[in-house]
Amino acid sequence: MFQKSVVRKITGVIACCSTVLVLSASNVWADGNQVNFSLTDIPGRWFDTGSAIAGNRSIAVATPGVQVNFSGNSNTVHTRTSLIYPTGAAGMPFNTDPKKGGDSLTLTTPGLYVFTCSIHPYMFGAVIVDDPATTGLDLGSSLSLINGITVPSSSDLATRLLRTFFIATNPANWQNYASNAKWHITYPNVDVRVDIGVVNLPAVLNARYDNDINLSALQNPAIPAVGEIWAATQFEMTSGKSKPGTVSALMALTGK
Ligand SMILES: [Cu+2]
Repeated sequence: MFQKSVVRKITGVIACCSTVLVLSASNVWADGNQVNFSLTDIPGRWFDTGSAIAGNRSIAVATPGVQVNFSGNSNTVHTRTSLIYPTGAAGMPFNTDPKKGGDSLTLTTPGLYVFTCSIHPYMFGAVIVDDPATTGLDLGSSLSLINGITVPSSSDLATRLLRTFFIATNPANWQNYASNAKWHITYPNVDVRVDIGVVNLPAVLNARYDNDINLSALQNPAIPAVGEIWAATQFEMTSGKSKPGTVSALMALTGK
């Protein structure tokens, strides 16, 4: 029954380029009222549910009482740390030591929960615990952040954090300076319930922060350098390698 109500709430069928992204009960709901996050070293999919919602494998929708399971067998250790949660939510804040392996918690209070890793603060996994009796996916009226502050869920800070989540966890939303295209961010087309009522998520984020943003053109450094410039990325996939991570060396004079 609640599955139908959630499907009604999820209004979106998002068409993006040649990919049609459909939010449906089959990919929103995993294993009954459970969410399983595998903690990985894969860029953008550090908290991986194994199935995508609008191109995003790090967000899940559930009902109160959901059991959230973390497992991990990646090359590095990660913490499971509550970054954002509904103010006053049972069992929050939540934190673990850096580790591999599994642990779990149960979320009973409706609202938005975002987990991160305190070592790798660009890792995000989110669970929306939705009360099926209300319209709109419940984000909670007030959100508490890891630094101890509390903000209304419609506040600029709350929606900036949401925007960051949807950029960091979907590689299609990353800036590509080499493409000559505008920076376009795709959000799941859902109605969400915040402190001021029910609003459409992409409509709010696009109105507040714009979309199809011009990126500055690639250019040579204004000040010439000598020697070599080395750039290290901890998590970057390259063809022919199974583990992420690269080091690139550039000759400063030629840029090659
Ligand atoms: Cu980590």
